[in-house]
Amino acid sequence: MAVFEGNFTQTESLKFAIVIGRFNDLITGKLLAGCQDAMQRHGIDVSEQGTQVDYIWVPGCFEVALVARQLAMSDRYDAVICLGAVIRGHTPHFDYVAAEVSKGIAAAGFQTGVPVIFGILTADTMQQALERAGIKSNKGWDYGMNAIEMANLMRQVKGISGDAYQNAGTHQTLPAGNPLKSAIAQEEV
Ligand code: INI
Repeated sequence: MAVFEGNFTQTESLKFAIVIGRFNDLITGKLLAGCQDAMQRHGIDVSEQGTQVDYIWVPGCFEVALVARQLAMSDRYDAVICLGAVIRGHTPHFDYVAAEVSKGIAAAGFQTGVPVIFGILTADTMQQALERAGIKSNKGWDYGMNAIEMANLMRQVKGISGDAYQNAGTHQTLPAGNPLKSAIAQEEV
């Protein structure tokens, strides 16, 4: 048997889309900066002119999943990262938006087979959100790392089934010595 894990070192051919909600952009802008920082420090060209990351802005969290699903279906990305911030107010609006965006993002991943990262910060107050978006820590960094790990892992996992995604020619084939290749070879003997 074998162990499969996404790594953070083979990143030069990975492609990402980042969907960002404009609502609460004081927070989402900081999440994006943290996410870009993590990706850049792991060898990914995050520039808007580059070939590795596309950025898509939407009005708010409610719209994030629809766009994320469309992007995931395009077969152009190894992972889609969703960034948004839902902050509790004095009405039930928070609950509707938070519920829909979480369901929608989960569905986008399940329906397409592409990792769709749940980078939606939910907080009771703006202060709480700020603390998680740069003041104490920046969850955006974690979301970037999660995306790299999942993108890498899915290339390995999809290598098992040999589906169209891997055969599309835009992606690296599994390197020699990849545990999945060995596992497959052993099974074929
Ligand atoms: N959108 C957010 O991203 N965060 C919120 O906290 C929020 N609240 O609380 O209202 C929010 N609302 C806008 C929503 O996402 C849609 O953009 C809007 O309803 C239009 O469909």
